Amino acid sequence: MPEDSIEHIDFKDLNERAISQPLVKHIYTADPSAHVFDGKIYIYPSHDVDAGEAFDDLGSHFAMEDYHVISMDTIDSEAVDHGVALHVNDVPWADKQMWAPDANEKDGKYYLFFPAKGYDGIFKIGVAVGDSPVGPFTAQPEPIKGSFSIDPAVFKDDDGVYYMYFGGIWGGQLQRWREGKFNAEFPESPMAHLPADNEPALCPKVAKMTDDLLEFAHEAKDLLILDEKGEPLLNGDNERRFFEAAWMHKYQGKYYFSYSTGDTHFICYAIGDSPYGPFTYAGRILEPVVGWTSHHSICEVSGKWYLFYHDSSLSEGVTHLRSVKVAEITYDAEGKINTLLPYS
Ligand code: FUB
Repeated sequence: MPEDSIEHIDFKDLNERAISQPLVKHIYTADPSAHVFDGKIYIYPSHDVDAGEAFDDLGSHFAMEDYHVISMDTIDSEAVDHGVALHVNDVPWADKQMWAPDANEKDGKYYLFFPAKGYDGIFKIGVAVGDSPVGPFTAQPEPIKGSFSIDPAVFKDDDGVYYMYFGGIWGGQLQRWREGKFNAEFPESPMAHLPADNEPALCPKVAKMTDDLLEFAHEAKDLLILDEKGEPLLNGDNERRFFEAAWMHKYQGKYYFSYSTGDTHFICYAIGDSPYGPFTYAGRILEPVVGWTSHHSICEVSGKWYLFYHDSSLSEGVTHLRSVKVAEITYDAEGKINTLLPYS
């Protein structure tokens, strides 16, 4: 939601109309990636702090330093914060900006996937491994080879193969990797290096993971999102094109790729028949929330489907101080997701 509309918001009224409340209030949390491991819900969020960084379009004010894991016994029970699971100081290659993470489990080990800027100012994606879903996690000494940009989401398919989806434009730097290596040319403006409005939008990326979940099994590929005519969404199609916050889930045998449209503030989705796509745009899951960013995950819990998301209502509109929430989502008979209005 645009920042200039915040000053007109009556937050008491908005909180009364909100379809859900923050899961925790003692810290700010964002970008929730939710999973059920062993019958229990685990949420892997960003941990928002005010580090005093100036606001800019590259997101420098999102200066997070660590990750906490939140757990819930059931969807209605109290959310428990398990404390620091990984700190930037314990990641040899990472300098700052511990942005949206995800996690997954394999053979009794837990893997935390996270983006951070290295000392060269370039975002890469790392892995940290632990014996418990709540950590602590030990970071690999180097980022994943061939990784770049932000917002990793690791999906386990029914055949036991894991895929990472990732990428984000503007501050997420995806537009600087168009030639397969980081384009360090100035200007650093988030709008530089993007395609023209009438050219195909930049694609999110997908890579199969190696068996040990520590590396990509192949070079990351483009994940195509097509319109109703089978044409790639265009860069100028701001209300539908991919910006950041990749997520994958499977419903009734179809692959649902969901994402944020960034500067237009929607959570949208596209449906496909393969984890690699192509995907066809299918609609909106969530209308804009309070705060500039919107970021989510979708998780099945006890036979119902839930959207984990965030907004800035608790901080009364401070865009980098967000709170994780959860709301049920439903599908229609054709498998379309019914759009949620965050404040009804
Ligand atoms: O939390 C920092 C960044 O804001 C995330 O990586 C983006 O998806 C956006 O939510």
